[in-house]
Amino acid sequence: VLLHDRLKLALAYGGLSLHYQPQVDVFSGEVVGAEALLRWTDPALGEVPPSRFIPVAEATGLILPLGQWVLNTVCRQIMAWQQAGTPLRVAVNVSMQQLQQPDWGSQLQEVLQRHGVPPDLLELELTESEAMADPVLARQSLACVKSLGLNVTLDDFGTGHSSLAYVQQLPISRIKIARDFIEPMLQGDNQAALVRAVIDLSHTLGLTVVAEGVESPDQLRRLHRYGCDIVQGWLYAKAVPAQEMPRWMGTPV
Ligand code: G
Ligand code: G
Ligand code: MN
Ligand code: NA
Repeated sequence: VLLHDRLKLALAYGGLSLHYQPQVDVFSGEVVGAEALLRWTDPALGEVPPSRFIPVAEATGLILPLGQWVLNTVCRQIMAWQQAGTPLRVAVNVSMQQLQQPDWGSQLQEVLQRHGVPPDLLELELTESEAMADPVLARQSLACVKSLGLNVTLDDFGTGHSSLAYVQQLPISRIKIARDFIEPMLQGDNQAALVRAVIDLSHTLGLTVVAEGVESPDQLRRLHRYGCDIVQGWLYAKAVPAQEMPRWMGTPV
């Protein structure tokens, strides 16, 4: 209750911000996008990590107005970067709960139109903490997302409920391999084979593959050898405030 109340205050009076983590094309070395990650600093509690407050927001329904705030803030940022001549595609995390609102598709369309965001500059990362309560509603929302021209990434693939069933059921265009698989990848043949198999499987299905949590040049080399398309991780950059992003844009890193 405490966390929920304070988060609600932050949403109303400030205290939330978005940081952006660069995503790098494995073959060109260019920054091709960024993931928007929510940050919350509470006057009394200090920095509260999303791993603590997102589950609370999901449990109390606050994720819905919070998600709208995130979407609006990202759209404003996308337009600012585009108008500065450095357009960048931004991936925003969306909880399954948001998708399960009957009118979520039209809400999304309204936000996109109001800001004038070109659909190819916004991508949705489907984040999964619990099983889909209503797959029909989620599918309808995603069909709407697709008709708007946005790409959808299945986040944290291979963990929790983010499974092959979703790949089959939902109109996604990318999968993101969870850090849980990237971190042990170089520790054994099985761990490496698993990552390689996920990349091959995804490519067979016509999906782009993003690896998260890439921390070392050895990991990057291995992912390059396996044909992984895009990487994200501390090897390049932590999530940074929006004003620090321009130095990542436009030049190979
Ligand atoms: O920033 P950090 O790496 O601590 O993020 C932890 C997790 O919190 C992310 O993996 C992501 O799933 C979730 N998260 C971060 N920002 C958002 C957001 O804006 N919306 C939702 N739904 N989840 C987010
Ligand atoms: O949406 P998702 O759960 O993927 O959010 C990414 C999370 O992973 C964030 O909490 C971010 O701080 C964290 N992260 C991003 N890059 C790295 C990395 O290279 N190493 C580790 N250990 N964590 C990372
Ligand atoms: Mn994510
Ligand atoms: Na996630």
